Amino acid sequence: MPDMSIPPVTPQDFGAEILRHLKHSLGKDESHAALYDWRMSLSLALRDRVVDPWFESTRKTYEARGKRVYYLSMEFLIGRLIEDVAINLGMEEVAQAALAELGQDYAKIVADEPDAALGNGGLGRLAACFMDSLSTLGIPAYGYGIRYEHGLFEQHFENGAQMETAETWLAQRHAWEFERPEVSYPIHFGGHVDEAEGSPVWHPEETVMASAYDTPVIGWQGRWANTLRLWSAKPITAFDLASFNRGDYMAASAPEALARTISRVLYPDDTTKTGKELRLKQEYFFTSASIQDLLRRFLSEGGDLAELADHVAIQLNDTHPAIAGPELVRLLMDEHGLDVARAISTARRCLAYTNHTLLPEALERWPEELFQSILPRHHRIIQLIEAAHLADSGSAVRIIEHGEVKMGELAFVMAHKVNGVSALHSDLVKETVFADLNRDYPGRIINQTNGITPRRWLYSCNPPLRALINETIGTAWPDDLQQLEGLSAHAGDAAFLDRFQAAKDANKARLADWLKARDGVVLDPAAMFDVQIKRIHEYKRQLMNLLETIALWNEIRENPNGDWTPRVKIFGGKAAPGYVVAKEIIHLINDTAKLINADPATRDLLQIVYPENYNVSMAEILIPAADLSEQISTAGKEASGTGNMKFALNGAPTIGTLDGANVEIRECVGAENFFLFGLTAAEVTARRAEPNYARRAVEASPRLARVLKQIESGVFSPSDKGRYSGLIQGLLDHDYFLVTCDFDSYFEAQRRVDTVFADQAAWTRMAALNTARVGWFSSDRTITGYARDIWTASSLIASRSSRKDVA
Ligand code: CR1
Repeated sequence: MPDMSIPPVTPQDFGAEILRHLKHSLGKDESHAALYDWRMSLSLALRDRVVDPWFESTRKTYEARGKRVYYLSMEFLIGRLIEDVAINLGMEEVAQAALAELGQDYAKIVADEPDAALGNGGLGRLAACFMDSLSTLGIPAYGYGIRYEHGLFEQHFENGAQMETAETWLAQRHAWEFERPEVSYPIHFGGHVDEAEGSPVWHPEETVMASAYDTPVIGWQGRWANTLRLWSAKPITAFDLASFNRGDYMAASAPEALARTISRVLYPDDTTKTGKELRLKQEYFFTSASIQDLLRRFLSEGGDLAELADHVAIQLNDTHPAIAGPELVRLLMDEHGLDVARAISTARRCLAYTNHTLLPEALERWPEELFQSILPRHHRIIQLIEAAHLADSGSAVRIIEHGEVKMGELAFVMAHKVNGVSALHSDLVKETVFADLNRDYPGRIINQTNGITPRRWLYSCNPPLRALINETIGTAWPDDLQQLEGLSAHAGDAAFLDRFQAAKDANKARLADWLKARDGVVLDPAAMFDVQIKRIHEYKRQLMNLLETIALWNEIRENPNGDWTPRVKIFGGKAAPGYVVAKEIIHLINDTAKLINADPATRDLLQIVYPENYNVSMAEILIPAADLSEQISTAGKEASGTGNMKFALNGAPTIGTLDGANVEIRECVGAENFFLFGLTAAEVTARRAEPNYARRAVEASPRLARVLKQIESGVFSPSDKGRYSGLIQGLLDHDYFLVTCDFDSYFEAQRRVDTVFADQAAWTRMAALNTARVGWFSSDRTITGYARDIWTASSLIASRSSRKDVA
């Protein structure tokens, strides 16, 4: 099969296309165009070039009559798209040149694009990487989610404390989407179910419309494009003119306000449940719209519902869309007349569920009363599902229990496959949260270790390293990442290592320039850049990193002429607005930074930097510039992590625990190229059973005891000495995440890091081997695994190896 080729274009011709959009889409002439106008014109000109491959992909999908994958996710953390699209179309240089000829600065235009921040962290970013890989692999797929008006909140610091403001990415027109007013579905809530006549009828109390917005997702080299379809809530009743004419303006706008609330905000919770009625409505809103949409597509192509599972694979990204099970059963029964047993078995053959966390507070449970009041028909159907499950499997695991509807159990029972996201995590899923269900349904739980797209997380974000790799092993690696292994042969070559280091240094200089311009912060590019960027959570242990920083500060002050390795400790990340301890940790990092950064005795050796408002775009600058990757969660708590993969790929060795995908990263890069410390998951469990483990750990570590005392006594909060006494007491009384127990081991591992870093050649070699050996963590590999083991979906484009044959 020949590749879909994108017609080549010269900078002159592409420049003309940009100018055409400037004039006809933006209504501006060159002399009056603002940065916004140029950005929109560039984006629209790029988007034009996505449309043909997109149509072509749709046509092939239709012809093949094969399986489509539907990825249902509350979050898609996409970030910016200009560069992403330009790179996938192979048009980066053309776009740069075209704008240069028009007297415009490409980089400045790219940086003007707001991040599409429709996600909180790893789960949402994973969905975005998966969309990229599905298109690169040519697997017909739709991403389904919510078009939130406000993405993740913006963070700023006021005297060191986190403040949140609404994010407004849609305040300006979104260049990449196509509005589809003709694609809309009614979504019902509340009311009651009439079962009198034997066939139940749901009489809802409230209805909103789900209206589609499509964004094409173009894969590598433009060979394929899938669709990200996001739903926006609209009122079903038109504007109430009668109320308006009566002067009752509030009543006139009421239906609209109610509807819009549903797709207004992304819940800023990461791994904690909210218990909000609105959240349940959001979940049902986008899930129902998506299921209605895929059924309509299937039936309009003449499909027979008995064969639904041969054409439809629905992946549930965590429990948020778990209502898909009962919703599909409802539609099959109530609208298409299937009996209960057939409806359930048909739905189950379509559905699969990915678990992303073992934290008990994150496994969604809804009060039964609330659930029943919002989704009365689904409540009844879940009872039917539960009865069938109990009878068929002999299981004793209930879905509705103690007045709660348990979404994890519901998702599990309605899925034909359940997967964890790293080898360790999948084992723990079997042993802990779903131990009983695993016994009742042997073989249902499988593993699919997470991955990242190398297009964004190396090719796009790290131009110096990209160039070196291209020169060293050729240019076929971006969609065949295991080829990076070819770099290993050069790990003993001094000239190669010099160039590898030069690429890192260039990225560090870029970060330093960016921070200087943005925040006025000056970094020493010769220092080690030690980076921890992720959501702020106790289990991720930013606090342990900070305690180690303070201990190091103490030691440098005591021995100022020691052989210290200069370090910049870089933190980035947001805390859920209601997560009090996480916000205290942020405040403490900033308070500590203020004092330590001002200390003339240590200033040249130790600095703490915490840029505000960490997001995808910031990650793209920080990760290539990192020397050291902090992956220090309590073993057994981080399901996988994906930041860990991004750092290793960009040549930053890890200091980390045996947690999540760290375990597999260490196996790939080699134990000698990974700074391991800390208790294992089994040891963590055992330690928690010991009485007073935290106090005993502190007693055994004078170094840690001193740091805790300093914080508690107000050394870092002189204006409010008691500010952190609660935080420190909490650590001593119930250090659930074992910060105290792992502290010494972590401190010691950091000193090993110092020693290796001081030997520049040894360090660079280690960094290069990290890049060379983590090709397995491409999300192309992950998606290939899902397609094979869960979806039985195939690619509709020639595989890389057969493409080579063609060429
Ligand atoms: C996990 O915490 C994992 C991502 C993607 C997160 C993280 O370890 O890499 O999912 N889980 O699988 C999550 O956000 C709601 O749960």
